[in-house]
Amino acid sequence: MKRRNFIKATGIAGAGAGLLPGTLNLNAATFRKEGKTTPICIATWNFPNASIRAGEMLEQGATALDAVEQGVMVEEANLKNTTVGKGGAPDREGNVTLDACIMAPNGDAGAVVYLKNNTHAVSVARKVMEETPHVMLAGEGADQFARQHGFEQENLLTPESAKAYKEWLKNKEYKPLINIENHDTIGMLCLDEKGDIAGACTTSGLSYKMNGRVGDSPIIGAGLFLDNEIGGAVGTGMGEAIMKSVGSFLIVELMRQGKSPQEACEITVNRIVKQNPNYKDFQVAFLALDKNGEIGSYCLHKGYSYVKYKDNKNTNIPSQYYL
Ligand code: SD4
Repeated sequence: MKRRNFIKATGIAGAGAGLLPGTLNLNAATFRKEGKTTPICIATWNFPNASIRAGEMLEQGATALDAVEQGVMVEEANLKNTTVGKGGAPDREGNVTLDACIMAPNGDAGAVVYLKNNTHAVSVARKVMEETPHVMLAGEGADQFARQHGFEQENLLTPESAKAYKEWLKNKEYKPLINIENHDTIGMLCLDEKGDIAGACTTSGLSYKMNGRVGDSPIIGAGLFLDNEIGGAVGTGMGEAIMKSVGSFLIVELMRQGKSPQEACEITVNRIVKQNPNYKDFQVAFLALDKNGEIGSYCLHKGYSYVKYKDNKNTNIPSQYYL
């Protein structure tokens, strides 16, 4: 996927990936009654199929929570995306390990880290949220929980990612790179017609990371945070910098204090610049949505964009940036 390409606004009626079983199949116009919020889906990078899936569901009356889960699932199943779900790049030992989290409008949250045998980490995270008294399960415990809840056991290493890993082994070079394939995590926020916000974030993490390394994406407050009274935020890029700033939580709290989503994202990236003298060596990007449907987006380096689905239209929008 060429995420740097600016995709012009497209009418997407019929262009989406189709409805998943169980979703409502009614004309969007049916739901456009007065007093209803105009649904919005936004997501990091340029994953049009994911935002179209979620956006169409929202137009048809789905909840933000269902839409956000099914939206990011599209990328988890996309074998060409080498940083999310099946087909994700492995760690230095050759293990593909997934991190994901999800947050519901009522403030509930679920997460999994170091999940090894299931494409849909976000759905396992949702089960953790709904079926356990906990927020996060890790490693073998997360895999065991997934097995017990009927998730199909899969090998997440595809022939293509195994081949790329073999190539990488030749030099074993380990350095963060900006705006290349190791930065494609999907973080998504959905606002439904009832005005409720839900969010999800899912990744295989940095390519060829240390075995056991977990980034920001499954950490509530870092890769994702929302407060249904205020809005939500998601992050992508160098997880260590996002964790150290608790970036998504910070953005929501700044919005609570009256900052716009854009101002909140900019303040947070500026703080990361101050905290990290090597900020030129990595990318971080944030995306925020408030209860009024206002969007903010800011990143360190040029090259990051996000997708927005609203009013039957899916648009890829280049983000403003610091450098
Ligand atoms: C991580 N934030 O594991 C993730 C990586 C990422 O696009 O965003 N990739 O640090």
